[in-house]
Amino acid sequence: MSASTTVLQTFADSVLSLTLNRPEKLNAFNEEMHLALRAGLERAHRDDAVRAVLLTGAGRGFCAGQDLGNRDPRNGTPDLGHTLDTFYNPNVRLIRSLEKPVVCAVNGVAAGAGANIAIACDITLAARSARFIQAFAKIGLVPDCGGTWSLPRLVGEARAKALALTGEPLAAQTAADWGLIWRAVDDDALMEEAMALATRLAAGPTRGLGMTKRAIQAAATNSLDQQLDLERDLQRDAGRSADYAEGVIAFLEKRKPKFSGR
Ligand code: T3D
Repeated sequence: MSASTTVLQTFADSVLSLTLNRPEKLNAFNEEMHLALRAGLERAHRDDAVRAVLLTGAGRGFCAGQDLGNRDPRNGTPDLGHTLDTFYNPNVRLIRSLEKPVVCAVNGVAAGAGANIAIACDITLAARSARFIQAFAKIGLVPDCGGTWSLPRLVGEARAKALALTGEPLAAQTAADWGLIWRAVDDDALMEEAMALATRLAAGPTRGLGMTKRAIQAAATNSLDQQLDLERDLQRDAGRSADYAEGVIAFLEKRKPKFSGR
């Protein structure tokens, strides 16, 4: 467990909840928060008891991206390539490579890296009052955390360019209508709905869900032939899992399956 309070970890019903916790800065990232998030994601990778992750933010924002208080150019020019390599990119890779579902509950504004971390998650819900802002354009930067990769794939090039070049806020409902996120929900229902979803996924056939995530992500670069081969290989593995056997037996016995995650 991370000792830092910048990301709160709680564990219940096989769900590891990670709450970005610098609310006075709208959960903007400093180095400590990067490392605390990484510790939580590494725990999710390593610990078989964790079968889903829920990522959210404390207070009125989800995440305002980089803490600009640490970037005053009058104190010298930072190497931002180094900070991406060292802090942001490892966490995005941990989210994408985790073979367990990652649900994101965007409780308020998601700006800059905060917006792109939210859309890097597997299923993203947002409070109706939340906004997504590609804030990079306002300060002369380039969308990061995979934003230039995920935005055009999720919403198409025309919308991706308009969002990234203008930095205009996108309302949660429009984000859902455009396919940037899964669903916008009433503010006071967000956490209950997100936790119910994460808990349902955590009770599911974890290996099959993890392989499904891997296959869908691989489709971004695979040909149909490569994807058919990948599906064959993954299906072979899935067919040997305890959860497949349980799923079929439960169907035949007309009862609800009780998946173990194996
Ligand atoms: O640097 C690298 O390592 C490269 C990687 C970069 C990745 C990035 O994310 S670059 C983009 C950085 N983020 C931004 O440019 C967003 C800056 N914030 C805003 O534009 C606005 O705060 C929001 C649109 C997100 C929210 O606006 P609003 O009006 O709801 O809130 P606010 O009043 O602006 O902010 C509330 C407080 O949070 C305020 O503090 P104060 O005045 O009450 O003491 C504000 O300064 C603070 N805050 C918000 N965002 C940041 C922040 N403090 C530091 N860094 C922030 N990014």
